[in-house]
Amino acid sequence: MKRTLVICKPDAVERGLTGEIIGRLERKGLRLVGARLQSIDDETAGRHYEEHRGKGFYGELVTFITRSPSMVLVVEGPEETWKIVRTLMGPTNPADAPPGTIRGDLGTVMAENLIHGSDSAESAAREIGIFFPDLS
Ligand code: 3AN
Repeated sequence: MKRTLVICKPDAVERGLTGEIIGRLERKGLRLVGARLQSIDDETAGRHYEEHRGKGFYGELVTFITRSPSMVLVVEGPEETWKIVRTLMGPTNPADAPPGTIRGDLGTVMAENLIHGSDSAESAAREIGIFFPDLS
């Protein structure tokens, strides 16, 4: 089985959409193997968003992800679980996300796009190691 990291971001928790998002992942056929409501601190956000450090939107990104609790998940499925999750999420900008996707159905702006999912098997392994070292 293949695992990937999912974060229901602060906007999703604030809006009461974690059940909706987790339900979509489960109905697709993925299984939860880790779940924790967590206030992500600056240090953890910095490790998680390492690849974006130095970019113009980095400060806004960290302020957003640390502003209130996130629901951090590890989900498991057959091959390419990370890709299955990315397909369910839709593109980064909700304005480009088609109906039927999480961002397309539930979001409007890039800065509050509800969900993070690892973008490769390598990212999944790295990110699970940050949030759930016991599962990596
Ligand atoms: P995704 O969340 O689809 O994996 P990433 O990892 O490239 O997208 O970006 C992480 C987050 O950074 C996005 N969810 C978005 O909020 C923000 N972001 C990415 N690219 C931009 C951009 N060009 N301008 C503003 N914010 C961005």
